[in-house]
Amino acid sequence: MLIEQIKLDRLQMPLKHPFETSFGRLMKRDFIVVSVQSEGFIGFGESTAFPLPFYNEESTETVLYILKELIIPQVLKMEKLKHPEDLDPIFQSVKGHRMAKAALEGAVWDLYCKKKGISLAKALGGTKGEIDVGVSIGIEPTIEELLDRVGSCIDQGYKKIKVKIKPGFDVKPMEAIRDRFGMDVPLMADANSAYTLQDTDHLKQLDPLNLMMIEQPLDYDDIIDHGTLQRELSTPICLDESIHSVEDARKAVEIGATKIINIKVGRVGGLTEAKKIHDYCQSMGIPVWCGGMLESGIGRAHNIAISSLGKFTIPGDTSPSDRYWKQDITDAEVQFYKPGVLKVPEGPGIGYGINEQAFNHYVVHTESFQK
Ligand code: OSB
Ligand code: MG
Repeated sequence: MLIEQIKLDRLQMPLKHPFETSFGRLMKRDFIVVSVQSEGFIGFGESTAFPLPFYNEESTETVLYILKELIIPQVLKMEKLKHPEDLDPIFQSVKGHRMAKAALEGAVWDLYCKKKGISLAKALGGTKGEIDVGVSIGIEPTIEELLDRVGSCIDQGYKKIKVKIKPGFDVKPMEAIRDRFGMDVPLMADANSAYTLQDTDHLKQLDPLNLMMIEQPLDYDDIIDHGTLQRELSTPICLDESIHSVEDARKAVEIGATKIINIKVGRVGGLTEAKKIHDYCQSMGIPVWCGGMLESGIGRAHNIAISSLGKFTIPGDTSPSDRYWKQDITDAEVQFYKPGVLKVPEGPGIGYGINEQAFNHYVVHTESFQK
C-alpha cells in the first residue's frame, strides 16, 4: 500500500471529572490523532502522550515534532509498505519517542486491516471475542468520596478496581476499601512512581490487604530497585512506566522486579512491540493486562484489539467511553455489553468509525502532509 496522505489533528477533550494521580491533576485530554490515507481507506491512531512530561518524558509537542520532522517525511517516501512491521527501519532511526511512533503505527495497522477487510484483533492474533475490564480511580479529596466511587464502580460490574495512591493517601484509604467492601473485591493500587526504597516498611503495610498487585511503586525508569522491593513485599509488583520494550520486560522478569506487566501500546512504541511483550510473557508464565491513558474511542478500540490476545488474563483499564467523555469521537461509543465486559469488534480495522461532528468539535489544530 502507498500512503498518499497523513493528517495530524490536535484535539482537546474536557474530562467529565478531573483525574488525579501522584504526578498531578488532569482536567482535559490534549492529544494527537494520526490519520493515514491510501486508495480510499483511512486508518486512525491516537497518541497517548500528555501535554507535559509528568508520566514519562514525552509530551504532545514532542510527539508533533518527531512525527512532522522525522517520521512522516520518511513514511511518505516509502515505495512499498506491505505490512505495519515494514515501518521498523524508520522507527529504529529515531531513539525513544515511542508514543509518537505508536500513534503512527496504530493508524497504519488500522489502514492495513481495513484494506484486507479483517479486524485488528484477528490480525494481531487475538483469540477472545470479549474482554473483562476494570476501572482506574483517581485520588479523591477524601476517603469517603473514594469509598462512594469504589462502591459505584463495583455496582457497575467492573472486574477489577484500581486505586491511585501517593504518600499521605495510601495505606488508610486501601484499608478503608477492604473494611467497607470486603477482602474478595479484586483490588489493586497504582503509585505512578511516588515512592523510594526508603518507603519499604511503609509499603509492607499493604501486604495484609491481599491486593492483586501494586503498580509502579518506584522511579519511572527503575528496574533494579523494584527487584529489591519485590523481595521484601508479598504483594506482587506490576511494572508500568519502566517497561518500554520486550527487552525491558525480559530484564525485569529475569531479576524478579515484576510478576505482572501492564502493557500500554503507546508506552512501548506500538502494537507490534506490545504483541512481542505479550508473547514473551506468555512463554514465561507472566500474566499481562492492558493499561489506559485516558484515551478517546480510537485509542480504546486499539486497546480492545490487543486485549483479545490470550495472555491478557487480568482485566485491563479500558472502561467504557462514558466514564470519561460526555461525547466520544467514535461513531459508536465503547460500551459494556454485559457488566464489566466489552465485545471485541469483528468489523475491519479497529471496528469503530469516526463521529465527524464530535471530532471536529474538539479539534484545535490540523496539519496535512502529502506524498
Ligand atoms: O498509570 O495507568 C496509569 C492515567 C493517566 C496516566 C497514567 C495512568 C492512568 C490511569 C488511567 O491509570 C487508566 C485509564 O482509565 O485510562
Ligand atoms: Mg500505571
